[in-house]
Amino acid sequence: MLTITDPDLLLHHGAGELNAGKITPCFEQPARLKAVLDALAEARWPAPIPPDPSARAAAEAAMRSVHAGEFIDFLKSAHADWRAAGRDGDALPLSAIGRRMHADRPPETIDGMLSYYAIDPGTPITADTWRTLEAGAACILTAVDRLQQAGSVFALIRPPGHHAGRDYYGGYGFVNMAAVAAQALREIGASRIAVLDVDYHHGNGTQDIFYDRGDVFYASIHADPRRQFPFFLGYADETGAGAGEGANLNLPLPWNTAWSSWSEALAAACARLKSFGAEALVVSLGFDAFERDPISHFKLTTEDFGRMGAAIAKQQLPTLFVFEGGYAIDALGANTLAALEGFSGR
Ligand code: Q9C
Ligand code: ZN
Repeated sequence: MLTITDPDLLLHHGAGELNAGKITPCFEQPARLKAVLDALAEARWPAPIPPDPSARAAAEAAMRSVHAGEFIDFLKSAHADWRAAGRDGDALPLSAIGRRMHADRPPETIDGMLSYYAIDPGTPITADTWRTLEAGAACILTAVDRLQQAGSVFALIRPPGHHAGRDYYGGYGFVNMAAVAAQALREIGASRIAVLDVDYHHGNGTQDIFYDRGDVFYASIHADPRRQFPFFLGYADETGAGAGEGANLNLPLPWNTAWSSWSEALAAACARLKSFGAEALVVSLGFDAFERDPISHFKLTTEDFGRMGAAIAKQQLPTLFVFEGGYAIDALGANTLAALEGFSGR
């Protein structure tokens, strides 16, 4: 399988996130990507390639194709604005919008704007965040470009993007790279795309971006939002709206779910993406359903990720894997390799 990655993806490195009431080191860190790179090299997997220069040039427009323009403007200048306000270190929000408040009036200060666009206090914006996002979007565009010929491509990028909605960020990410991929695939001619999200958390951002569209089917297998971030989206009764009615499938599962029930949800999701008539598949490939993930509560094993990859291969669709979550760094390389090998039948 062809892997696309870039050294700039190691740049974004937040110092800390709020966890159980304390600031702790970010779970989402560059070592995650390095661990996967090392595992691929050790297994003599074909060497990853960097994005094309033309993809670099098109990266910002691709991000704007799925996000609000003012939101991208904000991300681009947020850390400079933070510095201009006299702060150093990472930019974090200090407030949030409550019910019946003005979600229609973006404030004027950087503190106000961070609180306006963030959905959690666990997603620091650093001086390097924007460059990292440009590299990620460039990898996605190159992956899309190669997909037809290669049959399957792995976009090894970070930070994960599936919690980023049309005009908000959080859950460790800023730009929804799976959505950028699906949109780019639409623009090069595929008329129906499926996004399959196997990350432990619901991809609220991907759902948000495509909720009223009938051309992109979104299916997610995740921890029940009643007990897990993102808490306010991911219920089974969210089935899409307008032209998108029926093109959203949420399969929430209880804590401690292991492969026997997880795989039934996967079979259900696969049946639906088949009947939808997808011409290409984007997989939000998270590994936090792993039994030893430090912030999650499912029980998948390394071998189960291999079974997952094999089941996805059975769909016989051009498949673009986008790296998402997974925080058991010592096992992340083995888990990723298992999924890719399972898919490739190695
Ligand atoms: N401080 C992804 O897996 N809550 N995002 C963390 C611990 C947010 C995870 C709580 C978890 C977001 C892509
Ligand atoms: Zn996750």
